[in-house]
Amino acid sequence: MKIIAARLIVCSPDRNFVTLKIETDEGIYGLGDATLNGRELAVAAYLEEHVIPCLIGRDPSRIEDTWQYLYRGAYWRRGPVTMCAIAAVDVALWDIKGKALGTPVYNLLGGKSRDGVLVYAHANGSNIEEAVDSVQKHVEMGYLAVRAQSGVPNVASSYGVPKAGKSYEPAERGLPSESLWSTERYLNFAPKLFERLRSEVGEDLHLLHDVHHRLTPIEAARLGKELEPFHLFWLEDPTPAENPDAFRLIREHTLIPIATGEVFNSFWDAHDLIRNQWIDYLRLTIVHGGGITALKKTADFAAVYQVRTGFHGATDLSPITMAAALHFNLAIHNFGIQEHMCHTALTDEVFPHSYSFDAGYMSVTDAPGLGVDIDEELAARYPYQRAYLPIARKLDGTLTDW
Ligand code: GCO
Ligand code: MG
Repeated sequence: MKIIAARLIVCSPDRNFVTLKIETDEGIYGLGDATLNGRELAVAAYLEEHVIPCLIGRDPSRIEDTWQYLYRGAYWRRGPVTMCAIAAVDVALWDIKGKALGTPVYNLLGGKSRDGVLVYAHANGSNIEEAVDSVQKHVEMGYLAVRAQSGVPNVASSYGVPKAGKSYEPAERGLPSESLWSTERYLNFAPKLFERLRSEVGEDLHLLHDVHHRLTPIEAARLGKELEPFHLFWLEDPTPAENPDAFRLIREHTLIPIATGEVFNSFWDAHDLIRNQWIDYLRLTIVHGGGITALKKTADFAAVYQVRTGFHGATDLSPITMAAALHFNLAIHNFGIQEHMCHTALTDEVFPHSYSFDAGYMSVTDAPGLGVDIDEELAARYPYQRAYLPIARKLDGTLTDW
């Protein structure tokens, strides 16, 4: 089998997606997600100009060799754009291999280790009352795990809370919006949110919370300690993770489980955090981390230290990534949980897929490959529109982590 063509499908049904389609001389094609929220065309150009010319004529079955060719052969290593491009090729090749062998990708990764993939939903509200209501709505929908985010009193806009009446989509078309943030007000508020949530939903529901990189290590330690009575499933991105030592400091003060890594793009970003067991869940995911090949190596390393996966799964990761993640999550032993932020009906129409949600878990069918496709004609009706993630500033105007 030979690769005879590879091309990008860039579309924006509700938000931007970049999809790589690799075609072979046997009529089988594979799909890979190449979406990097807010920097989509950088990855498209990297693939178009520097990767696709090298793919033509290659044997698509040589997945490991192609991964090494694209990683080591670029000379300049790692980074979100490079690893997202490599991921797109890698996932498309796993899709092709599954289709060529007539088997779902999870079978190529060791077969099922579980019958379904535990997922968590996004609940949010502009205040505690709305957040409680949203969590309860998701419990009624069958979720066993729910992330709760709330507006903070006297803070104009908090992370994870949609604008009135809209679903939560952080990327905004046009130039980046700017919002003001107050750590002090957030730190005084967050424990009240979870005290109320626990009293409303009881002990069994897994509650998660995303700090979104906004605290210093000692502030994160304080928050973790104050949230301990409400036994969260995890506290996510408590502090920026460029300095892994920051997580040692948090670990010294609190038992709260820690998740981080959605902004990582390589094993090496997580190496110290895993081997020192400074985190409990790794969020690094397939589309941003170099693909299935890279994540398998990383997850296996993490398993040795009893660190589990908790893949990022926001709407800016396409249904192709969701499908790949579900196959991966079904197979590996040290699976933790999968984020499930539902795509819109239009996005699901552009990317028909065989995965489904039921009673707190997601699963895939035994369709060969990833079990996901792209409706190119429909996609073409929604052309790319530049969009950015927001910028955050402290009340005194200092730029801070959004
Ligand atoms: C999450 C993430 C998202 C990111 C978004 C960036 O936990 O799902 O933090 O909300 O902000 O994916 O593109
Ligand atoms: Mg997050």
